[in-house]
Amino acid sequence: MQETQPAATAVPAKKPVVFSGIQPTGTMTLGNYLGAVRNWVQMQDDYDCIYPIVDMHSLTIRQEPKVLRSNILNAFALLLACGIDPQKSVTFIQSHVDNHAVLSWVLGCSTQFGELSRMTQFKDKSAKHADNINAGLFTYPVLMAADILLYQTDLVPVGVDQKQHLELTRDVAIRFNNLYGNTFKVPEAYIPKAGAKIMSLADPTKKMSKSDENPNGFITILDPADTIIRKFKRAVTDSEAQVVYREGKDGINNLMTIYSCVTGKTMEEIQREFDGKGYGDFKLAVGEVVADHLKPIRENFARLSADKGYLEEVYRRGAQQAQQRSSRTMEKVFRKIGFVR
Ligand code: AQP
Repeated sequence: MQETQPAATAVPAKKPVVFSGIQPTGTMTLGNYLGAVRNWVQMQDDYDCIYPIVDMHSLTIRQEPKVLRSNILNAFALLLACGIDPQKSVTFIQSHVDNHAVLSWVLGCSTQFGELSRMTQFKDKSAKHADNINAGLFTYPVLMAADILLYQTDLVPVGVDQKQHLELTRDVAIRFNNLYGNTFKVPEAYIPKAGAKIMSLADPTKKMSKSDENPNGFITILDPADTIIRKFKRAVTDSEAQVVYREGKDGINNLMTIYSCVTGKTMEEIQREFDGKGYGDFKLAVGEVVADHLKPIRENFARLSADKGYLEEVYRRGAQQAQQRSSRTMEKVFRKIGFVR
């Protein structure tokens, strides 16, 4: 009898590695979600994605230990609730993988004081937390470089606010490769098509931030529907009463961006929809679509956060995967720099 040949199995092409993280400095905002996490979810089928909760970064500003612990667990549950699928992506808690701190030290020794001094986030955050300008705040970009380079990352989806740090990561990687031979993949910034910068509702010239002292400035993705609608009703706009996207109309531009991100409508369509209507109607409509959009996430979160056993299983498994993958890079680094193994 003739033997049947097994069908030639095509070797699956390696997917590009994507890395991005989120700090557990409070509940994820609509800005974090529309600007980052929603895109991360969409990338999971086409890329090899790694998405940690970067708890070590959050220590650069003062944290209350009890609150931080609960924020880390909530942030992890929220990532899953938004649709990060642990079967498709590696998701974990940064401090569970000690290679991040170790590589950060190594890279810190080839990062210059001058280049760190130029980071605008360091300048901004030192001004904001003048009583706590710690060394970690200064070396934050080195830890971020370590996070990214450990996984031989190809692409880093970042908001505009993080572009300078990514440039530094690239410089550090190139310098290290030139000095010790090819060790790290040099990552590229990835600006998703649907990316958007969401601004504060209370001051639309500032980005929406989860650590904003004014709770009316941000929407968290766990805010109940009535809170969301109330915050949108209070959003700072202008006195023109025209829903038009135009320079100088920061508040309305921001609300139109949010409405467009959630409904998929273009600015022209939104303009037509609200032609002749006042800001009251528009703000209510934005509040309602956002509340509807976030409802399934809130429901997923309630279910997931009640299942501590499942969460623990997922973050332990994620940490094991991340530890294994990052150890390959760490071994290479140790060999190159001359440590005895
Ligand atoms: N307002 C925003 N619009 C669009 N994207 C945003 N991101 C943050 N704010 C906006 C993106 O979210 C990802 C995770 O951010 P992070 O938590 O690591 O740090 P962050 O940028 O400092 O976010 P926050 O909310 O402003 O935190 P705090 O208040 O702690 O400083 C990143 O990809 C970021 O670009």
